[in-house]
Amino acid sequence: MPSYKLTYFNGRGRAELTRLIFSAAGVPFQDERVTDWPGTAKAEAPLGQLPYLTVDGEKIPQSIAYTRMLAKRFNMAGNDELEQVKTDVVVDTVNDLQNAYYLKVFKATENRDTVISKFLTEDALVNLERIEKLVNLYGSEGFSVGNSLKWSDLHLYDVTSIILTLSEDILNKFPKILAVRRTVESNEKLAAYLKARPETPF
Ligand SMILES: N[C@@H](CCC(=O)N[C@@H](CS)C(=O)NCC(=O)O)C(=O)O
Repeated sequence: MPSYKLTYFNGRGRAELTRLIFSAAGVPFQDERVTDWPGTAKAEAPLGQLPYLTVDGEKIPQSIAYTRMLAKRFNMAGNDELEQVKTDVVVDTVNDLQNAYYLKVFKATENRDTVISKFLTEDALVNLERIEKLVNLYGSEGFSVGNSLKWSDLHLYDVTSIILTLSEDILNKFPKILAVRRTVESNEKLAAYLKARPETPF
C-alpha cells in the first residue's frame, strides 16, 4: 500500500476533505499538523502553502487535485466518465461556496456580523441553491451523484458544516443537501471519525 502523509495546520480547513476520504476508505495516513508557520514549513511546502500530500515520499500540492486522485484510488470519483464529470461539477460548485467563505468571512477582521449576514444572504444562498439543484439532477436519496458515496458528498458535508456554524437553520430549505449530510453522518467509518476528530480553531 502506498504511504500517505497529509501536512496542514491544526485545523480542518482545506485538509478536512482529504481526512474524510481516508476515513471513509479506511486507509491509514499520517496526519501532520504544523504549529510553527511559516518557520521552516513554508519553505518545505511545494508552493509555500498548506495543505499538501506526500505520496511515497513525493510532495503534491493543491488539495482538490490530490483529493481527486485519492477519490479515484478509493472508488469515490464516479463509476464511469459521466458520473466522474458530474461528481467534479458538484465538487467545483461546493468549492465556489468554500472559496467565497474563505475570501469574505474567514479573512474578515472588521464588521464581522455585517460580513456574515451579507455572505449568508448572497454567496451562501446562491451556491446552496446551485448545489441543491445539482443533487436533484445527478443524485438519488442521500447521494449527490448516482447511488453510492462519492467525494462530492464528503466535500458537501464538510463545507456545509462550516455554513451551519454561521446559521443553524440555513439548510432547512435544502432537503437534498440535508439528505446527503445524513448519509455521511450515518456511514459507520465516517461516524467514528467525526466522533473522534479533535476540536480545532478552524
Ligand atoms: N488552492 C490551494 C489553496 C491553498 C491555500 O490557500 N492555503 C492557505 C491555507 S488554507 C495557506 O497556505 N496560507 C498560508 C500562506 O499562504 O502562507 C489548495 O486547495 O491547496
